Amino acid sequence: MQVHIEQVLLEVIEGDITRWQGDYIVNAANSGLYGGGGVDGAIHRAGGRRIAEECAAIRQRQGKVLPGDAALTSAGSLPFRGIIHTVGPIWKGGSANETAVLAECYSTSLNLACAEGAQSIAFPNIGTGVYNFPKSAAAQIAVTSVVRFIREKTAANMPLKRIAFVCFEPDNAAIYRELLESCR
Ligand code: AR6
Repeated sequence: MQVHIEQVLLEVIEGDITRWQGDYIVNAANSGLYGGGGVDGAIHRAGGRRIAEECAAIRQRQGKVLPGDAALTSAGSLPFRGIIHTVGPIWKGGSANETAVLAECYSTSLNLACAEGAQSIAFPNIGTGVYNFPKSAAAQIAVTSVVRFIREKTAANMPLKRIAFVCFEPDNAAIYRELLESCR
């Protein structure tokens, strides 16, 4: 499922983000960049120990990565230009600024990717696993944030040509397909 917004191709892909092909993948990390379960675990397992070493160096240098913020490492042995580790909000019922923080995860990651000159980037469904953000609301925020980002950038400072939402769970993929359909 694909749709164009301005000159950028948005696509929904079902599967494992470590198998995607492109420049940068986004990780749904924790504030300490300690690695963990879910997509974080999959990325660290597939990319090898260099990613954890670089995460430790970031931790030493700047302390925690706050929710909504992001940090960049290499991709270790994975064939990407790098990994953008962003920290989603822990869902606490919706009254703890979770929506704004999740939107920030997308805009911060996209800004970082653009600063690196990325032509393509893939996002997992940040926050919707261990952190328990409701899937439909999270997808809506993801798509809205990405579309807004594309529309607000001028062509001159927008290197991105392809943005993928990689959904591990079929129900998430269905939600994203429906949302992108409505962007046509
Ligand atoms: N590729 C793409 N998506 C995946 C993969 C994969 N290989 N594996 C799981 N997902 P989660 P969070 C999906 O829990 O909610 C970690 O322990 C998964 O189905 O990975 O932001 C961190 O260290 C779900 O839809 O991230 C943090 O402590 C989505 O990725 C905490 O979990 C996000 O689920 C972050 O929690």
